[in-house]
Amino acid sequence: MSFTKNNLSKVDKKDAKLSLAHIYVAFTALLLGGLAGLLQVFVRSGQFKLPFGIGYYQVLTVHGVLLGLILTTFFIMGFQFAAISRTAGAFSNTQRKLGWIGFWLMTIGTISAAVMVLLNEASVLYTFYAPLQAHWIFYLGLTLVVVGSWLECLAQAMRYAQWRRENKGQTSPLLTFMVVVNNLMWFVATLGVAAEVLFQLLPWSLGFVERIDVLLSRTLFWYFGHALVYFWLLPAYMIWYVVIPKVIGGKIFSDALSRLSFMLFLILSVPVGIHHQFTEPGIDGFWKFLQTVLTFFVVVPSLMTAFSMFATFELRGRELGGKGVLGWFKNLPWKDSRFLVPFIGMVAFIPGGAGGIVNASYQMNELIHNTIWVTGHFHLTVATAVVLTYFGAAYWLIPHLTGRKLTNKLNNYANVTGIMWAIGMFIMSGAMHIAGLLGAPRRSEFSTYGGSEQATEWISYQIAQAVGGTILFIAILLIIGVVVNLLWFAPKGEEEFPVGEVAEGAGKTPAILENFKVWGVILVALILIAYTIPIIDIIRNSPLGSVGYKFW
Ligand code: HAS
Ligand code: CU
Repeated sequence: MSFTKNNLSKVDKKDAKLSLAHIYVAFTALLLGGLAGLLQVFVRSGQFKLPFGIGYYQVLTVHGVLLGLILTTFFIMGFQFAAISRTAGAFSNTQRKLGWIGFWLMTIGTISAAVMVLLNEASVLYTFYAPLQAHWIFYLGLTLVVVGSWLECLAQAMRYAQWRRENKGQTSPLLTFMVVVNNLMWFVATLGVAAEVLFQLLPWSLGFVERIDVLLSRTLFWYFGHALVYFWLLPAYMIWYVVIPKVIGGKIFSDALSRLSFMLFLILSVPVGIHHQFTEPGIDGFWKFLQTVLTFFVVVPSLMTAFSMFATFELRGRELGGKGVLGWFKNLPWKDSRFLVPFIGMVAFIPGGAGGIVNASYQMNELIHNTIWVTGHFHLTVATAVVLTYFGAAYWLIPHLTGRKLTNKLNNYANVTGIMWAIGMFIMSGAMHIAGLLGAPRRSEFSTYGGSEQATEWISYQIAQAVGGTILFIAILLIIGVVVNLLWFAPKGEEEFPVGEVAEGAGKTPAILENFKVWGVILVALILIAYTIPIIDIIRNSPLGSVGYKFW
C-alpha cells in the first residue's frame, strides 16, 4: 500500500499508549519541579527557611533536573512518537518495542537520579559541574535517560526510513522530517555529555581516579548543552510551523523554508557551546570569538521562523477581511487555547531571543554571566516560549490520544493558564533581568552579604520574583487540573491532531533539503573546526585536575 500525505488522520492506538506514557511522566515532573521552584523563590525572598534540613541547592537541583531535563525530554519524545504516527503512519511492532524499552530505561534512570538527589547525595544542579561531585548513581541515572532517548530516536528514524523506502522520490511528511532532524541533532550533541560522564564523571565518582579535568568536563558539557536548548526549542517550532497554521485555518508559509531552518539548526547548534564559557580561562580568545560568530549564524533560522509565523498570521488575518497594516491581527482565534497559549510563548520569545543575543555578544557577556539575568533569559525561552507551546499542544494532543474532548469550559481554563503564566513570568523574569544587571548572582541562596549596600538593592526584586513565582505555581496547579481532566474525566469524543498544509504557490521543495549526507558532512566539519584545537589545548595544558567537592 502506498499512501499520500493526507489520508492519515489519527495517531495509531498502540502508538497513542506509548505517547501517553511519556506524558504522564512529563506532567508529574512539572508538578514536583514546579513545587521546588516555588520553594526556591520563597527562600530567595529572605522571608522563608526550608524545613526538615532540606538544602537550597538540593531543591534547586530537583527543579532544574525535573523541569529542564525530565519534563522536556519526556514531553518531546511522547509528542514525537505521536507526530510520526500521525504523519508517516503507525510504528511497526519492532519499532514500538524499541520505543517502550527506551521509555523504561529513561524512567528507571529518572527515578535513580531523583532518589540520589532526595537522599542529598547529588545537589550538583542540572549542569552537574565538576568539581562538585555527586553519587555515581546520579550520573548513571542520567546516562540511562540519554541511552533510553537514543533507542527512541532510533525507533523514530526507522519509521522515517520505512516511509522513504515505501514512497521513493517523494518529499517526506514535514513533521516526520522535523522529528528526525531534531533527533539527529540530539544524538550528535549527547555524544559530548556521554563522553563526559563515561570517561570523566563516573570513574571519578566511583573513586577509580582521584582527579578530574574540570575545564574539559565543562567543555564537553557545553558542546552538548547549547544543542540541548534547541532540542527543547525545535518541537515548539514543529508546532509553530505545522500545527498552528491549521489551528488558525491558514496555511504553512513554505515547506522549503521550514526544512531549511531545521537543517541550519542541525549544523549550527553544536559548534557554539563555548558561548557558555566566555569567562573561563584556558580557552583561547580566538576560539571564543569564532563561536560567537557561529552563534550569530544560528540566530538566523529563528529569525526565519519569526518571519514565517508573521507571514502565516498576516495571510490568514487578511483572508478573514483584516485591513490596514495591523488590521489582520484582531481576526486571529484569540479564544482558542490551541492558538492563544503557544502564541503567548511566541511573544515571550522576542525578548527571550533578544536577551540571548546580548548573552552571546562576547563583551556584554562579562556583565551578565553568572548573574540572575541568565536565569531570567532561560525562563523566557525554555520556561515560557517552549513550555507554553508544549502545554498548548498537550491541550489537543492528550484528548486526541485518550479519545476525549477539550470542552469549552476546559478550553477557557486552558486560556487562563496561558494568561497567568504570562503575568507571573513577566513579573518574575523581569525582576530577574533587572536584578542581574544590578549584579545579583544566579545559583545562590538568600544572603545579605554582610549587609552590603549592593545586596540590599536586590531584595525588592527577589520579593517580586517570589510574587511572580507564586502566580506561576498556581498556573501549574491549574494546568495539572486541565491535564488530569483531559486524561480521565473529559467527555468522550474526538479531538483533532492539527496538521497544516502548505500554501499554494510555495513551489516544490528542493531535494537537497532532505539530503542528510550533505548536511551531515557540513555538521562534522563545523564541529571539527570549532572544537579540535580548543580540546587539544585543554588536554595538553591541563593542570593536575581537581578532587571532588561536596559543599552541601
Ligand atoms: Fe540561551 C544561556 C545565547 C536561545 C536556554 N540559554 C542559556 C541558558 C539556558 C538557555 C537554559 O551566548 C543557561 C544555561 C546555564 O545554566 O548556564 N540563547 C542564546 C542565543 C539564543 C538563545 C543567541 N537559550 C535560547 C533558547 C533556549 C535557551 C531557545 C531554550 C529553549 N543563552 C545564550 C548565551 C548563554 C545562554 C550566550 C550563556 C550566558 C552565560 O553567560 O551563562 C538564540 O537562539 C535566540 C534567537 C531567537 C530570536 C527570537 C526570534 C523570535 C521568534 C518569535 C516570533 C514571534 C511571533 C509572534 C511570530 C532572535 C521566532 C508575533 C508577535 C506579535 C507581538 C504580534
Ligand atoms: Cu547556548
